[in-house]
Amino acid sequence: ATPAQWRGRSIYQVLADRFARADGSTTATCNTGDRVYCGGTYQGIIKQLDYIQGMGFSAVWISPVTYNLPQTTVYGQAYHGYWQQDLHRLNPNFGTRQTSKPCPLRCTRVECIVIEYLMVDIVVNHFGWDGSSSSVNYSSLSPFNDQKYYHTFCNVDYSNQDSIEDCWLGDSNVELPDLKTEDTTVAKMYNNWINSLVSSYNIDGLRIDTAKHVDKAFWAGFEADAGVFMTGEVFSGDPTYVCPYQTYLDSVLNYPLYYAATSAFQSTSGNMPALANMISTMKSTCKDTTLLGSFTENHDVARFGQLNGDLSAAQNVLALTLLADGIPIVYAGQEQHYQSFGGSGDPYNREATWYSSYSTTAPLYTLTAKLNALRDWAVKADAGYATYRNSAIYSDTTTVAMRKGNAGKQVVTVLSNKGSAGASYAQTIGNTGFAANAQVVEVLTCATVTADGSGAVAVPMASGLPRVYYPKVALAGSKICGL
Ligand code: ABC
Ligand code: CA
Repeated sequence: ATPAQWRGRSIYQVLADRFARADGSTTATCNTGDRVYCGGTYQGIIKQLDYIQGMGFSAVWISPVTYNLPQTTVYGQAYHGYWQQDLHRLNPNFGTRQTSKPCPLRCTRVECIVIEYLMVDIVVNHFGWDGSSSSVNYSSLSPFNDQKYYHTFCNVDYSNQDSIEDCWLGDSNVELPDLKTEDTTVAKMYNNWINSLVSSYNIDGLRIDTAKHVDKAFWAGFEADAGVFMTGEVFSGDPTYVCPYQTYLDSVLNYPLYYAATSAFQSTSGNMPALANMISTMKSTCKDTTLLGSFTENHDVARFGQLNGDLSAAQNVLALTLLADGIPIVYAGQEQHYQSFGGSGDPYNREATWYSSYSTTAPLYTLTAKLNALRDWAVKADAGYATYRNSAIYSDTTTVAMRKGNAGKQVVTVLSNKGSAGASYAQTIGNTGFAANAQVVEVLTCATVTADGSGAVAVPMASGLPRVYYPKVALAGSKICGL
């Protein structure tokens, strides 16, 4: 699928090992601290597609599918999939392609995961090795089976871009031998591989791991041979570092917004004006914010629920994720308000989703469903919604309001960091673009309010909850709030 087709989608991110088991178990042991395979598979994902689609997601991002180092290392097993050793074999822990019966049309995927769009995580920067740099047996790796395909060992020095691109991630316990992606032979082997992976499994999009560690010139040829949308992981909070990558890749994950958002909602004194500023800064710095991947949790960072356990704060964070510019990405477990029991980031943020029993009544599950439904409707109702650049129309120390969409079909979102204990008050929000005296529906509560003569809305804030408005006439036929 193309970037334009992805723009209106929303993505649910899963680690194949941690989302669902084929036996449907909701009790199978999965101690995140052990860092070992817990038994999730593609068959498991297939069985839980209703759970994913019930929240309104039209795409699934799955963790890397390639064959990984099989040992148990000092850092446990390769359950996350980022330690590949063979590009052309699948990781057998997650299942293989169905060979017994042909997959129906639009379903020739890894084990037939029938979702509108399938995004697969891929790693081109490195392979994985159980041990130190001097112990690598290159001939056991495939197809890069010789030391000549790899950079000479050095540890990454994050203050030097050449080092970021050419040195090795990992450490002497588990090294990540770094490929010479600038070498034309290596690039050609990768390009052939991605072309065949995408067509064999009918992949619609790719999440590019460690994009900032690969030379920028590599991407043009790779993207041409992949032929599908790509979003790159450029792990940095700095817009001036992240945005230029959009010259080489269709999209990048919006890490700068991630940092601004999580710090704004982390406590009642989080910096809300800085969040509003970041929305503007990304627009002026990036080529196209409407193609970025918007997220507030992933498998590398702390669960938001760990940073702040307040449910209202988590609701605001989800509303921002789903209604800001770009393609929203919700990391499995976020909808169950997971809080990374035991520690903040990796490996504690990789809890088994099955422990939630896939509850479809959890508050953040139902909220996600409502937000996706509204966004879907907005995308369908106005061909210009997805490409409209969200703007922060108001901010103060506790509030940020934003508007996305053309007049008459716009979503106005009002966010608060006051938390569940927050008092009730009315906050007038102008610059909404709503027509004079228009009736607008708050889609999370279904309350209707009437804008004033300038289109401003007196928003009844309470318990630190987010409010989301859309013109009432434009909801006719949407089934949202019974309209
Ligand atoms: C393993 C064990 C862990 C153990 C660790 C030492 O080794 O599992 O328990 O603690 C995979 C696995 C991991 C595994 C690693 C290493 O491989 O998932 O479990 O950890 O073996 C991607 C993936 C990630 C994956 C890899 C490697 C890369 O999403 O899941 O990890 O294939 C860097 C990379 C980034 C990478 C991330 C984990 O590390 O750039 O691609 N993610 C700074 C740097 C960033 C750096 C980040 C975190 O720290 O600039 O480049 O990311 O280390 C902001 C700044 C940022 C700054 C942050 C912290 O603060 O603006 O620049 O980021 O304000
Ligand atoms: Ca590299």
